Amino acid sequence: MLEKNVSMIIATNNQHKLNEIRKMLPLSFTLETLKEAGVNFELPETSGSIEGNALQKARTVYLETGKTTLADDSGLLVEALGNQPGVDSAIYAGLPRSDQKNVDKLLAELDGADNRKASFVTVLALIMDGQEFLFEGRVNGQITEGLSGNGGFGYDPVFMPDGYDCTFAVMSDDEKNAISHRANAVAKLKEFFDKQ
Ligand code: ITT
Repeated sequence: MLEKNVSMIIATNNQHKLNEIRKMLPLSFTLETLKEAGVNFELPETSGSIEGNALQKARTVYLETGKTTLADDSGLLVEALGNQPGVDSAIYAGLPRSDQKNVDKLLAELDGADNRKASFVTVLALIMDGQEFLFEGRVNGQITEGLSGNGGFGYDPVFMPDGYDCTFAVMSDDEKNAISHRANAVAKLKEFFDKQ
């Protein structure tokens, strides 16, 4: 892509997401964290949908700062569970949030299930000059029967993308970042900036 000089706030409190997005964007993009932008409060996520929450987080930060803002809302959709945990992925096993408890609950819910199909979805919401844009990325796969791997975060140790025989947590960062839901959404974001 062309070396666009884009400056934006990444509206996330999740360090893993931030690291992944940083690696996916060209160095000509200047990314500011919420802390650096002086946004020190919890961002509301009450819309009930992944897309709605991405917009809600981006709008909150844009209203506060007036600066170009990118928010990421993501979730794991498990077919046999009626697409749960979905928008509730971060708090699937309740509060306080715990990746370990979420994964344990998911494996317990799917105990003995034949249908282990799942998709990761990311919606990126960009607000720039008062205009809103959405970019969705998805990756399909299966929930494994046990945990494997130490990389990644969240549900990565139990998610095996289609066409691979290991979980995201076994892959290197670069391997995950080449095919993930977030990578697909960021690719659309990059295309958008290419056309600007
Ligand atoms: P922000 O809202 O501050 O961005 P968050 O962690 O609360 O961070 P979400 O509301 O989007 O993020 O919650 C999504 C949850 O889904 C998150 O807690 C992870 O456990 C999980 N998740 C998202 N992306 C993931 C990925 O790439 N690999 C594994 N799990 C992921």
